[in-house]
Amino acid sequence: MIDTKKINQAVANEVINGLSRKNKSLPSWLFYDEEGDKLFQQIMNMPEYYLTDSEYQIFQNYKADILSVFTENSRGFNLIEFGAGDGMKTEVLLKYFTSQKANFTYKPVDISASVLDQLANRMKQSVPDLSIEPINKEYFSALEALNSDRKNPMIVLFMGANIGNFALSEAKDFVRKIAGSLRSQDQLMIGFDLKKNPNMILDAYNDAAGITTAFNMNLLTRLNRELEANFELDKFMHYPYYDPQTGTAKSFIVSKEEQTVSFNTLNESFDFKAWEPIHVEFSQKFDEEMIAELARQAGLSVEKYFYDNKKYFADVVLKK
Ligand code: AVJ
Repeated sequence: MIDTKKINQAVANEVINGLSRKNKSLPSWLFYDEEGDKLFQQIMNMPEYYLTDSEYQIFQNYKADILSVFTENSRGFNLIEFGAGDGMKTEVLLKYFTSQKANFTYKPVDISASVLDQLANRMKQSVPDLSIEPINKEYFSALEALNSDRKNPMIVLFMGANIGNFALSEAKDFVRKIAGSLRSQDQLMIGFDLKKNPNMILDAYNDAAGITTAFNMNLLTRLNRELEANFELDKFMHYPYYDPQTGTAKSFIVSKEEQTVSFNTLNESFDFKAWEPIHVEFSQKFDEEMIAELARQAGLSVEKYFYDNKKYFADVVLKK
């Protein structure tokens, strides 16, 4: 109960800040309510959404090489994962590492206890011999807690192109902050979606079946429910955009006409001009130069790139 209240306050703050701006924006974490989680699962199964398959293929093809890279410095390691989601892809690695009798403990980190419970249950079923210690904390408090008491190196995983949800400058801050918690034997593996045919990227955020549209518009439904707003969904539309020069994909929810939306619980209303956008998501795409620069500015170096067959995606191991 207490949790729900806290989350609603966070949602309220984001709405007040984000919709008062000259360039309206809302953070993409607002997509992920119960319905949003389901829609995201469906997106991952859409033929246009190549990202999940690509990273899955990398793990299938290179699980042995990944284990070698992870164990080159020591026999034992802590495997810390940020944002594991449903664990479908991580499971490939965990199964293999366990079958090879690797000496490691899997420590998924999430602020949602229910996400962690589901993940732990899944792994207990599918990888019964896995040593797992879920950490129900914010990412950086988790790293701090781990650093206060550990012998083995830690390997931090941030996969699934989640890094792309940050604006590039925030991604740099984020990696720098993680690097600040790493010691000399530690590693960081990040999943990057790569620059490619711009039409293909645009299609991934605009599938023909309309699941991505439903996913984005669900944000308005969520605000209608949680904050008693009165968004009329047919007066807004999903608009995806990709800039092949910067590699930045963005999603907008665009107001199709001049209108005012009120929020009962906030005692606030916000005016929209005709065709005024709300920026709701970044999905940054990278190339090797950008990845190397991201590492360099954080004081890290690139140890190894793992690619899928088509080079759509890369999982990159960085070290201190
Ligand atoms: C979960 C951040 C990797 O940006 O590709 C998919 C989320 N949004 N379709 C992405 C998403 C719309 C996804 N990530």
